[in-house]
Amino acid sequence: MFIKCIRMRRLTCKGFLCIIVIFAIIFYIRNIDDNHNSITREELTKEENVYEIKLRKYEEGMIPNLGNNGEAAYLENAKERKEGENALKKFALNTVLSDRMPLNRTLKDPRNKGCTEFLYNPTLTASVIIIFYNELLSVILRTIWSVILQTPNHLLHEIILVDDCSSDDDLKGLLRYYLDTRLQKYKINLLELNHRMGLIRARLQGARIATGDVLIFLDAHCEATVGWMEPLLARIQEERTTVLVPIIDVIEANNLAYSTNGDTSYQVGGFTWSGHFTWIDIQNENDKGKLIPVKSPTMAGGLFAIERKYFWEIGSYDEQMDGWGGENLEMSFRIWQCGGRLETVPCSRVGHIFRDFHPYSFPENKDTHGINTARLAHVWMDDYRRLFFMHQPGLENNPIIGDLTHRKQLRNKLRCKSFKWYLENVYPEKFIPDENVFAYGQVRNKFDMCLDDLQLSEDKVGPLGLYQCHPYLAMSQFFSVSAKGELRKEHFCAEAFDNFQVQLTECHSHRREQYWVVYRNGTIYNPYFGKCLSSESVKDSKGLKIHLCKNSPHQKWKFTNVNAT
Ligand code: LR7
Ligand code: MN
Repeated sequence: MFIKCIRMRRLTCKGFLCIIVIFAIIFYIRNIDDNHNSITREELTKEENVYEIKLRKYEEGMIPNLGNNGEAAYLENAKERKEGENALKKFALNTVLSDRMPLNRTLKDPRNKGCTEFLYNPTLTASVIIIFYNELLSVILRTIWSVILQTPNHLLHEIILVDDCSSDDDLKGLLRYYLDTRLQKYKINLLELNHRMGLIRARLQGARIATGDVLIFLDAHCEATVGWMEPLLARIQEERTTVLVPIIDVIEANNLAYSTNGDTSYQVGGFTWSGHFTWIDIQNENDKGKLIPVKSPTMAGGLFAIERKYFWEIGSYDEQMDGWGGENLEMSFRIWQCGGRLETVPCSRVGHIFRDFHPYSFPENKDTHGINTARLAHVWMDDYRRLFFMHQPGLENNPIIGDLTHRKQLRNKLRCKSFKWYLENVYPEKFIPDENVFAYGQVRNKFDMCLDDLQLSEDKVGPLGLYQCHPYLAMSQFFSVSAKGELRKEHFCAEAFDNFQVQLTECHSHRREQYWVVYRNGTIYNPYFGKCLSSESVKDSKGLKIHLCKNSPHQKWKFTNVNAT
């Protein structure tokens, strides 16, 4: 408008007339502006009032010192306690308790004493990226506050919150308002995605706007503890291609206790052939009990630090991964195979609320974990992908997994090593069910019955069962006889007991009750008890026993594959 008028003056306006015209225009514009402003200001005030009232009520409802020192918290009011229990069933989290607990509660220093003797002096800065979808406001805010309170100012470049298009409008409004009125002096960006992207692409969006030297990703239900950031930044400063994970402590979903496994023992990341992350003990004896960063074959995925530029160089994330799952193993394999390192830093500790189930649903109800893992299996696992697809046969050649060209190109471009190299050098202890074993596959007796784990869940002990042999090779009927003489699944070994029952229990490699000798004639012999595996006295799905060895069809077993010895 203004520019136009100046031009107009040059061309047509003369003196006084022009001044009047200009005043008229200015008056007109101001009027429009005023009307406009006064409407929005009024609306905003109303809204602000609502938020202010809600926040005050909520702030006043907080019980001072509740949960301080990271201790388990309990509500005295019986009604509220009941509501809390119900919330736990509904959201996998005691939301009632969280809402009553101060946002800046104190936590004990969970680190090993020795950690305080290290002098870290990093000069790198961090962008902390926190993604969320419909998380509880008080939990998100406690995460933010813990980062602010536990991080030295000069190291915290910014906090980036990525709202993966939460559907909870109250949460969105209150969070925005809270940031504007309670946290305005901190550098916090709130990025609100306009459609649900899933956690992988949400993290990418956050990373795109980050400008700190190092990216640190957190789930939206974490609490950082004293000194958590310094060792992460210092290690990256020393070697920029290391990707780091803190020790992840458990914040209990029912009482919000910050609980640790002591200050010396901790686990690192492993994986299952079904494509899940698992915790494993540190494999190398020399690494146990150390306070310096320790090699980790994989990471859980939610909490890690990576140099920003390296994040992009090494292929950030597979942007075609939807929803939840798979990105953690993808990134772990990729980092190792393409020349980086993944380490757990024992002097950096962050708590995470472990929930029994996802409190949110996924668009279209897709098995995003399966699909994402199928993508990474094809790109990173070479022939070993057969072991994943044995668990998910329907996904191997399924177009639902999408195009892989870009990720394969990335692998070529970065000249990444093979999965065999990864297994041999990074995780040599990983059990490979069909390599270096005496026999593997289905284990069938003369009556077409097969050994079966009876769908034992991955973390439970159960009987070694017998079931009609499946016409195809189902995972529940896949067993191996390892080089150590274990009759085993991935983590579980057949173990004979004093009552002669045979259970699947965690492999302990002490031979004894878990040691079996397989003879050419099909006998499976347990030398510790001097007895043979027998299907006698087993009806359908009941557990197997060991019996005195005799020439009985119940004691003759045939593996699908027997390796020449
Ligand atoms: O669609 C979604 N959009 C999101 O932004 C779904 C989720 N999210 C957010 C969510 O609000 C949360 O902040 O993403 C974050 C992670 O989701 P969670 O907390 O439901 O995941 P999780 O803790 O059960 O799962 C672990 O594995 C995931 C695989 O995709 C992610 O890598 C998680 O970050 C990861 N969490 C951890 O590593 C914490 C330690 C847990 C362990 C073991
Ligand atoms: Mn989580």
